[in-house]
This record gives sequence, C-alpha cells and structure tokens, in this order.
Amino acid sequence: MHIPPLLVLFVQCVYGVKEHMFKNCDNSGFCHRNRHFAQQVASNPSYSPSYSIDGDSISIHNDSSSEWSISANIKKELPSESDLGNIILPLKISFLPKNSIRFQIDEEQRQSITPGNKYVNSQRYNGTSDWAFQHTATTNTWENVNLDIESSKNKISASYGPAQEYSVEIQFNPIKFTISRHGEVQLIANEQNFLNIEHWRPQAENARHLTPEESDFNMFHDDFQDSSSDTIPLGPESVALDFTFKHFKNVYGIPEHADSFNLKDTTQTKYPYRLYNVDIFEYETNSRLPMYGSIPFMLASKPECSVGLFWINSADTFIDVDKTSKGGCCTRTHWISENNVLDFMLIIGESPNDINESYGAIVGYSQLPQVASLGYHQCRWNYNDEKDVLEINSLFDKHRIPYDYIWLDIEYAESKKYFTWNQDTFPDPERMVKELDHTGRNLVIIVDPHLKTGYFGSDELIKRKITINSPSNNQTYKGHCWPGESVWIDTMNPSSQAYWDYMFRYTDDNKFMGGLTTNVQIWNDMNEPSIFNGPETTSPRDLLHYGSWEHRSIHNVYGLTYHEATYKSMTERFTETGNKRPFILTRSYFAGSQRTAAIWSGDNMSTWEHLKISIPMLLTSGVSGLPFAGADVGGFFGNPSKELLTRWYQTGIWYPFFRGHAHIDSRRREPWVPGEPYTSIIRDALQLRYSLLPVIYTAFHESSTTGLPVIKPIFYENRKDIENFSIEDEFFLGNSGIFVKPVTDEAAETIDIYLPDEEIYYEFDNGVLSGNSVHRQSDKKSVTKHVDINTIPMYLKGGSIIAKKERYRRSSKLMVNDPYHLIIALDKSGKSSGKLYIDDGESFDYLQGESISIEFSATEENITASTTSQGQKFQNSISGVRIEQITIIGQDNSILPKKFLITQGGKKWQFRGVTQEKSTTIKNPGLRVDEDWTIEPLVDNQVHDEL
Ligand SMILES: *[C@@H]1O[C@H](CO)[C@@H](O)[C@H](O)[C@H]1NC(C)=O
Ligand SMILES: *[C@@H]1O[C@H](CO)[C@@H](O)[C@H](O)[C@H]1NC(C)=O
Ligand SMILES: *[C@@H]1O[C@H](CO)[C@@H](O)[C@H](O)[C@H]1NC(C)=O
Ligand SMILES: *[C@@H]1O[C@H](CO)[C@@H](O)[C@H](O)[C@H]1NC(C)=O
Ligand SMILES: CC(=O)N[C@H]1CO[C@H](CO)[C@@H](O)[C@@H]1O
Repeated sequence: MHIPPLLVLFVQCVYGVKEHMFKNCDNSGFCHRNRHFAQQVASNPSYSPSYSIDGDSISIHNDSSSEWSISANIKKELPSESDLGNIILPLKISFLPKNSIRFQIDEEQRQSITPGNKYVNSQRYNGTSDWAFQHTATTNTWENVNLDIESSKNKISASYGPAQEYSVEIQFNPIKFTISRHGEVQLIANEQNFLNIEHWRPQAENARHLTPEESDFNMFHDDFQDSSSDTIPLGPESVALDFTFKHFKNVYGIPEHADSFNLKDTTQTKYPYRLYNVDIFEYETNSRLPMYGSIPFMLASKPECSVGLFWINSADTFIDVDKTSKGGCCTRTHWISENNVLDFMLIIGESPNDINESYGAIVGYSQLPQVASLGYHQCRWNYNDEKDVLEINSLFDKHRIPYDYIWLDIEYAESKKYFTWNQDTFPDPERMVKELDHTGRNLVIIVDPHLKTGYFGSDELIKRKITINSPSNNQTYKGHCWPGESVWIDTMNPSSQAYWDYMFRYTDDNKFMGGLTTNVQIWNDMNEPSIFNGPETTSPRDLLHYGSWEHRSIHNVYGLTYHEATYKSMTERFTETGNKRPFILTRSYFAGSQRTAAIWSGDNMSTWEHLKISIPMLLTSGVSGLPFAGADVGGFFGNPSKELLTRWYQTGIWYPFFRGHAHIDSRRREPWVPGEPYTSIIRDALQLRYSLLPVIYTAFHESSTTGLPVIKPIFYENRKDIENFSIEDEFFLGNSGIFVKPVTDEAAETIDIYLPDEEIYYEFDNGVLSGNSVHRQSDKKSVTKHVDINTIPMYLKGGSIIAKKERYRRSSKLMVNDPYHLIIALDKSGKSSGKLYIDDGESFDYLQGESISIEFSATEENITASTTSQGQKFQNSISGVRIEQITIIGQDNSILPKKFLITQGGKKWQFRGVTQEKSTTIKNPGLRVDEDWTIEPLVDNQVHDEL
C-alpha cells in the first residue's frame, strides 16, 4: 500500500513522468562516471589499463575452513602528479563447492584514512554476504573440489569442479578472468577493461588523482534535486566491472523491474537496469526503473551451458546490458555499484538447474510455506472494523468461495502506531480472530519499520539506541511516513532483535498480540525504507547504521534485515504454540529474502499492461531464487473492469503468492462484487487453485530443496529449442507437467499457444480433461485456441501424474483429510510419472521427517505408488485419507485397460474402470495415500487366481 491520501491529487499530475523522481545513469554521479569511463576506454584503441595484478603477490591457500583460495594484489596506477603512489587493491579468489567461484576486491588504504565525518566507518562495507548467504552449512561437500593450479609470468589457471570440467584463467595485465567449461570459454570478466574502483582521495587533491578516462562528475556533491543534501563523506567510491557471456543471446534475472523476462539491451538509453529499493507507487511497465526489491543475480542460458553471476553488493547498482554484438558473439554486461568491496560469484553448469542448485546452496532456498499461505488472500486498504472483516468473511461462505487469509492494512492501529489497535474499530481482536478460526481462516496485520514519535514503540527504540541515525550528530533520525514524524528501527543492529521479540510478545496497554495465537501473521511493508520526505522516496544515503556504516552501503539489504527480524520474532512466538511456520510478506527484499518471506510486486495498477507484465516479473523472481511471489490481483490503484478483474483472478491463481488487494480510493471488488457471470467464473478459478494445492505444495517442496522455480519458464523444460528462451507468457507449474498460458488481452477470442516440446499435451482447460490433445506439427510449433471469458487455457503434459483435491471447502485447513483424485496422463510411449509431497502443512515437524513423499509411476505393466516417510506421527495422522478417483488418459483407448488388480498392504482386490473415448476412470478404488500400492491391468473377464 502506498500514497498518503493527501498526495493523491499530486500523484495524478506526476503519473507518466515517474522517471523524474528517480535517478538515471546521466544524473547519478557514480553511474555517469563509470559509463563515461567505459566510453573512453572503448573508444581508445591504445588504452593501457591502470589496473594490473602484481604477479609476485600471488599466494595460494588451503585454509582452515578447507576453502581453496588464491590471493594477490591488484595495483592501480595513478597519474604521476599524485603523491599517493600506487593504490593496492587486495584480491581474493575462492573456490566454493561444486561449480562456484568467488572474487573479492578490497582497498588497502581504507584501514588508515580519516573520513570527513568522524561517525562514519571508512572501510569498504563487506557485510552484504553475511546477510545474503544462508548460515546453515550447505549440503555440498568438499570432496568434489579438485584444484590444479598452473602459473606462468602473466597468468595463473586453475581447474575445478567434480570432474575438473571448469577452469578459470587469471591474466595479470591487462586483467582478465576467464571461465571455461570443458575447455570452452563461457564468460570473461573485464574483457572490455571496464574494471574501475574509485579509491579514496581527499577532495582537495582530487584533480591529481584523475586518470584521462575518468570524469569528476558529482564526486563530492549531488546535483540531483532532492539528494543535494547528501554529504558524501567518503567521496567517490564506486566499483565497476564488465562481464561478457560468450555466445549467450539471453540473460535473465536482476529483479525487480516491471519489464520483460529476457533482459533487453540498455546501451542506447540513460536507463540501465537499476537495483535500488524504492517505493515506486503506480509504476509504469516496460521500465528499467528501480522498484521495491533487488536481487543482483543474473542467469545466462543457452542450450549447452548456463552461467550465474551473483554481484554481492547492497549499494545502489546499475547494470548495462549490451546485445549489440554482431554474429551472436555474446551478451555484454557492465555492473556499476556506488560503493562497498567489489565482490561477485560465478556459477557455471550445463543447465539452469545446475545454477539454481548452487546459487540456492549459497543464499538458501525458499522456505517451505504453510499450505494456508498458498490459498487465497483477501486484502484491501482497509477493512474498516471488526464488523467489516467478519462480514467479508461470511460473504465468502455465502458465495461458496474459498479463502485463507484476510488482511489488515495500516488503519487497524491507533494513529498508525504499530503494536496498538484502534479501540473504536477493533475493540476485541481476540474475538475477531477466534471467529475467523472457526472456518480455518487466518489474519495478517501490517507492521512497518517506521514508528511514530512520541509513543512507547518509538520511545523504547530511542532509549535502546537501535534507531537509524543522522550523520550530523549520530542521534536518531526523524523523517516522515504514514504516522507523520517517525523514527526507523535499525535491524542491522543485533540488539534490535530482542526489542522486536519483546514487541511481538507485548500484551500491556491495549494488548497488541496478546491472546492472538497461531492464526495471525505479519506483513512488512514500506521497508525499502519508504520515507516520504527522503530523496527518491527513501532514506538519505548518509544516514548511519550499526557499525557506523552509511545507509549508502546497505540500502538494498535493509529490507531483508527488517523482515528477517520479524520472522525471528514470530518463530519465537510460535515456539509455545505448536512450532508453527511464520508467514511474512515483505515488499522490500534482497538475495536471501526467500529464506524467510514471500514478496509481491508492490503498488501496481488496474490495467491490462500490469496484468500482462506480472507473468515475466514472476518468472524473473523465480529464476532469481525467490519463487514465493505475487502481484496484487485486480491492480492496487484504480478500478478494474469486470472483465479485467476476472482475467486477473484467472491469472492470479498461478501466482505462487495469490492475493487480491486494492487502494483505499478504489471501489470494493471482492469476488462477488462484479456479479454474474463474473462471480461464478472467479469462483471456478479460485476453486481450481484450491483443487491444485497438493500440486502447488509439492512444487514448493521441490523448490525448497532444489531451487526449482514454482512457475517455471519453458526453457527449463526444453533447452533444445532456442525459441523457448524468449517465451515469457507461458510457464509450467513446477515439475508437475501443468502447462499454462493465461489470457491477458482484453476481449480475447483466440490465443496462440506455443508448445514447448514434441510431447503430447492434453487439453486441461480450467483443470478439466476434455479428451482432446495437441502436439507439435512438423511445420508448426504452436496451436490457436478459441477462448471465451470462462477459459483458463492449460494443458497437462503427456508423461505427468498429478494429485488434486476436488471438494469445495471454505479454507485449506478444512481440506486436510479430503481424498485425492489422481490424473495419469500417458506420454507418447504410454508412460508417466509424478510426485506428491504431503506434511502437516503448518509446523516445522517436516524437518524431522514428519512428511510423506510419494512417487507415482505408470507403465504398460502397472501403476505404482511408492511412499517414503521417516516420521510416524504424521503418517498416522493421515491414515484415513484415500484416493477417491484415478483417471488415466492416453492417446487412444485401445491400450487402456478396463479391469484392474489392486494391491496394497498385503491385500489384493479387483476393480472395474469406466472407459470413455480416451480415458479410463477408476472410482473409489479404496486406496490409502500413506502406503505403497500397485495397480495391474487385467484382461477383461480374466479371473485372478489369488483372489
Ligand atoms: C587442502 O585441503 C584438502 C581438503 O581438506 C586436503 O585434503 C589437503 O590435504 C589440504 N592441503 C593441501 C596443501 O592440499
Ligand atoms: C553512534 O551511535 C551509536 C549508538 O546509536 C554508537 O554505538 C556508536 O558508537 C556511535 N558512533 C560514534 C563514532 O560515536
Ligand atoms: C570483512 O572485513 C573484515 C575486516 O577486514 C573481516 O574481519 C571479515 O571477515 C570480512 N567479512 C567478509 C564476509 O569477508
Ligand atoms: C511394475 O512394472 C515395472 C515394469 O514396468 C516393473 O519393473 C515393476 O517391478 C512393477 N512393479 C510392481 C510392484 O509390480
Ligand atoms: C528447475 C529445476 O529443475 N531445478 C533443479 C535445481 O537443481 C536440482 C539439482 O540439480 C534439480 O534436481 C532440480 O530439478
């Protein structure tokens, strides 16, 4: 949510000119200077770089952590007028498990300089990885690391990886880092010599430090309108480097932008992709402007190889993508950050899967969410009071529409003082929550990082010295946000955790969460942080955090530190009430946020363009390791037409995080508001989502262990076709074989669907098999399909087995004991397989093995289910759950049997199926879900001896 109501008028005027609120590369000092540097270098054929590696400084370590690394010094040669001599930039290259390698470059003299502000830490910040990386040991072992090092006068090479299939060559002068797989070059860092590290220098001496390539634009001050008060106490400090992806046409990732999945060339514009977490309400589509979150991870993929680049930096960052090279030589990228150490990781492998696994092993996989959080969330700014909330709750029942969470935006709190309730509108939150609990529903309430001045919430923050501070006196900074004058919690400070824990357990005054138990969860908004009177809607860069670090250094990771603190506090609360998994939604995020939170794409608008762009945005989030993402269904700002709202629900059911939300000035638009036929169509879509929860949860489980995107780009399924790399409006639901292309055009009558591969695809519109199927024709890879407002175009790929739950229930919690419908879609050769993961859906017991994984397989001989489970407790709890129906669909029914022999738990029995044209259905076969079983076909009338 965003926009103070008073500003709404103003917003109408600025809409369409958002770019003036945010810096671009021309008016951002460090970006401007580095692009200038790059242009000078590129246009000077006799350019001799100022940077080189000192060959004598090389040393090789195999240190205590058994981490292989190479250290060396990079020398930066200054103009002869400078009396500083050479600048020493220590370089460390570490070989990480499997297929990753990390490069870190620091600046030696930072140990001994005196910055212009005594409160400021003068080092280059190197703590980004402490926040981004997961802290538990990775499951990878070191056994696979083999390092062969070869050195000569101008270079050193090492091969690494399980079979030493990867190698890195480090050239000293000019500096080049070349990464190969099976001897073939895949990536070169600094191929274009754009390496640049602006070393520390006193302002007065600046002129003597400039090389001919450098510009001194905005080094010590900032001309950009509302950032002119930035004191820039350490002067210019940027780090920049280019990366050439060899023979790669397509690169992905670096969210968050409201832009295409496949990244675009940016060389002709002043808008490189920018990563800077800002409150960009009413954002425009097809834009490289920064948004609420940042993940500086890029994936390059081509049929034979994939490369991941993780630029470990939490400062303002611009990324130029250059696709202008002739003959498909490469995609070139130029990464520019305002400050911090230069730190990046390269991950190389064959498929994007190899990358997802290694990247996830480092930053952590998405945590397995509770099942309820995968249901539908109903939000609005604001449900006014307890009566309103309970009325909405019962209207869902009246209209037979399932949902799991109702949300309260900022108006629930007294004067927007988080940790309080408005006594007039919410006199008895406990009563309200109990009422929701009757039907298994839950509540989410918002808690933002700005705390209004002059009440216990902020007083205590100031007393404990855990606020973000002003650079002038190192005292609490005060700015403006929702409640008016506010202070911000500094969750970089480890002491803030105890305070946050305390607040989430606080029960005095008007009892914030006292009495509220397991069905209340938290929404963290405005944590970029959004500051209404700050530059670019956010924090001044020279504010101070714990460790005397400037906000400039940590800006993009602040939001993560905040939602992690909330997550920890909620986990701690739940230890007493059943070890439940917290559900936290955050607007601002960084690499690693997936470990503790879900995200959504902020304040979008009720337009068809925003509906359409939501899909590439979610694909991007998925390949960047953060699959639990969504977009506000219906669009936050504005009033969607009935058709747009309906199409948005039909698309939203595929969002990993599925929430309807609306601005305070938008008209009510709950699913029953548009009336018939729309309400019924929306109900069908929601019921489809609920029927697929077992499939969605299984996809999330896979994601939480392998990094699999929940909505999966089609080039993850088939990398042989180069066309697949550019498709951004179709996707698979995990590895389930469910293939979808939502309708996102107004008044659509037909839709062209590009088929990802040669397999047969069974028509499965709205989750119902029609008996029809499609496959690629020799001359045509796509099919045209007629659609009307009811149609949710989808297919089940031949070779898949999925498990649905088809009974209507009011919420996911009430579905726990419902039976499954198994759908077996045979591939061209008559086989298929699939997975189902089940656990209690809400506690952490699954980490102790309290879960069941079922592998289904079908061949001509039999259909089998093979279950794996370590814990007995959960298994016992679902011993009553049955499979109520099995549908087998194939290309032709002559191969489909009619009679079956079923074996489970030592018992055998016969069963007759109902055969239609292309499918066979077995109703109530009497199978339990918690134990292995086999079904074998019987020739009709065959009498089986054993029975
Ligand atoms: C380096 O580390 C590996 C793995 O711990 C070990 O086997 C090896 O002996 C160590 N020392 C050297 C110099 O290779
Ligand atoms: C600035 O204030 C923080 C407490 O808010 C304190 O820990 C830190 O030492 C102070 N810095 C200096 C240089 O005085
Ligand atoms: C960051 O630098 C400090 C001081 O040099 C060092 O102790 C620490 O280990 C570094 N942290 C990382 C993550 O490299
Ligand atoms: C099912 O059939 C496969 C061959 O397709 C066979 O290998 C397997 O043993 C059979 N399983 C059972 C439980 O009969
Ligand atoms: C997208 C995808 O397929 N994810 C893969 C991530 O990595 C693991 C391990 O390599 C694979 O098993 C997953 O399938």
